[in-house]
Amino acid sequence: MRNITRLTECLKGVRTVAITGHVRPDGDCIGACMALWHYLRDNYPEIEAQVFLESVPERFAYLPGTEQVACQPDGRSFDLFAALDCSDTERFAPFMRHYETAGKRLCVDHHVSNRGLGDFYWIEPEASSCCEVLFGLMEPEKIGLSAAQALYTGIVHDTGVFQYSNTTPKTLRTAAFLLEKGVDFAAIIEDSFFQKTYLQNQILGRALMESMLICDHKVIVSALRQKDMEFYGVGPEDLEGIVSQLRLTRGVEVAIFLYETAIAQFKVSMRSKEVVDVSKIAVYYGGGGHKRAAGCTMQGMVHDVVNNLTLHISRQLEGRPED
Ligand SMILES: [Mn+2]
Repeated sequence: MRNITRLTECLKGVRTVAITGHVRPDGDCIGACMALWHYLRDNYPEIEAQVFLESVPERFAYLPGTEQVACQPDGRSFDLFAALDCSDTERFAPFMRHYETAGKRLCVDHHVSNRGLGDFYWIEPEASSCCEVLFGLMEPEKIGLSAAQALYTGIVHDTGVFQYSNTTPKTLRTAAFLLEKGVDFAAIIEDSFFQKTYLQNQILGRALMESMLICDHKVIVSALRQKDMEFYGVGPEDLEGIVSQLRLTRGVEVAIFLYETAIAQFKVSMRSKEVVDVSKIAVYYGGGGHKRAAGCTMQGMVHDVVNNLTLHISRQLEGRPED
């Protein structure tokens, strides 16, 4: 295993590249995959690259090349396997066979929980997004418009449009550089980040209406059962953004949003403002993420799950050490 600081370091002799990101791909993960794909196509005509992702949500369809993304692994083995925005191999489990059969493996990421994987890796936990990290490995003058659009998309999504605390002067300088490439920033921000379908707005409304303030109004929590999701005709992809909206509640430090994925099983998303490190809690329950945004899967009834989470949250709020 070794660190790299430039992409060229792992491209020597490489003719075929498999590019993948994590399951339930988000803007940063899709942006990073598409940016690397375009970068290779624009500058390395001898390299044939294929992006593998579980799915590409409709709102990212404006990114050129997404129509060529493969949603299933195939029989090929690649010279290089690139895992982007993935903190461990579990995160790209559907494409594990390509990882196993690859000549060499590259990992580019910004998750604190990433201990390094593959033969070549570069992880910057302080970076806003995988796209910002990937940008640093590219040669700026070789970044074309399509790659720039994809990188910009990832940065916008992981920073909540340059708003979350992970946004640094370097993030903004990177974004400024991408604007100079001619990126249509207004369309990207509105269409891929803020725009919601009618159903997504309905389920957001439902989640807000049913939310509760607990822990002295320091924590807000909302849960959706499978039957509610069936009633509205929504899937997990329609629930993005709910936890961020909950977090905006005045006076709240932590927002928790749960949705049922099986009987007595919930996918948990957490966001915090200033004090609570939600990634510590998520990691404790087998998940991961960042200080202010993290998630995990938990078993039990809603109140068990919430009680378990608030135990950790209260400890942190009171400055008590974890057991
Ligand atoms: Mn990311």
